[in-house]
Formats: sequence, structure tokens, C-alpha cells
Amino acid sequence: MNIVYLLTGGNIGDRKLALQKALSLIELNCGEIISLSSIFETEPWGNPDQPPFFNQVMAIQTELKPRQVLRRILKIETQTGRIREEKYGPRIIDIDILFYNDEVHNYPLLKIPHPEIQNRRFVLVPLAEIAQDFIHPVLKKSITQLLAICPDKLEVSKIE
Ligand code: PH2
Ligand code: MG
Ligand code: MG
Repeated sequence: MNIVYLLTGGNIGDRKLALQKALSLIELNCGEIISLSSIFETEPWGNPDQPPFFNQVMAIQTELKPRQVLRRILKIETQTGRIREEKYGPRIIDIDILFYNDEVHNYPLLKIPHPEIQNRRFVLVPLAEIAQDFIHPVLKKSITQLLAICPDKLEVSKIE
């Protein structure tokens, strides 16, 4: 069994519903959810001229290999209503693989760990809720340590 950390996010339409749909399709098609963060409202990173996102992080247990996980989450994005759009632009749902066990993979269309984790508070803050002591396999620092030195200052606030 493999432990995979995923990030979900979206900033168009009913953001909470999109995260809930993605979550149930992930559970159905990828593997059991063993840990789930709160939902956070997050300032848009990359392109500030768009609505705030909702983001959430989860850990799943799966028999799937990394590229099989990718294929399934791309399908789930489509099922949740995503149409491919501009880089960093608004989207109904985005699902990204953050970590796959403590492995490093460099496939042409899939880098694991996700290369931007350490630069994004919208990833690190939810991740710190469920995996504060997880050691980044490349940077060799815990999530708590990465958050403490993260250069990003965009707002991330827990909803409810
Ligand atoms: N995703 C992006 C670009 N910018 N900003 C926030 N706050 N949350 C995201 O999920 C996000 C983003 C590209 O995938
Ligand atoms: Mg993304
Ligand atoms: Mg993506």
C-alpha cells in the first residue's frame, strides 16, 4: 500500500460542493481517505486577478502507481466540471499530487514531490494540519519547517 497526499482546489461556482464532489470521486476511484484537512479559503497565487480559492489536502491509501493516480485524478477533474484553461487562471477544480510515499519521480508530465509545495502557503497550511512532521524527501525538512521559512505571504484562512 502507498500513501499519497493530494491537494484539491477551486475558485469558480460552488467551491465547497466542488471539493466535496472531488473527495467522493477520489475515495471511489483512487483509494481510502485516511486523513483530511479542513477547508481553507486562500488568496489566489500566481495571478491575483481572480476570486479566492478553497483548498483542502488529504492523504489516501492506494495500490495505484503514480501515473495511474494522475490518470484517475485528471478524469475526476473532468467529471467535476473542469475544462482546461489558462495557467494559474480560475478553475472549478484542480487536483494535484503532492507526495507519493517518500519517493521522488520525474516523469515528463508528473513531478513528485510537486515542485512548488515549499513556495505556497495554500498547500503548506492545510498540509501542516495533517502531516506536520512529514519530511520532504528532497528538501529534507518537515512541513512545519517549510512553513516557517515559506516566502509566500498570501492569506490562508480556515473556513467555519
Ligand atoms: N492553484 C493554482 C494557481 N493559484 N492559488 C490558490 N490560492 N490555490 C490554488 O489551488 C491555486 C492558486 C494552479 O493550480
Ligand atoms: Mg495546481
Ligand atoms: Mg493540476
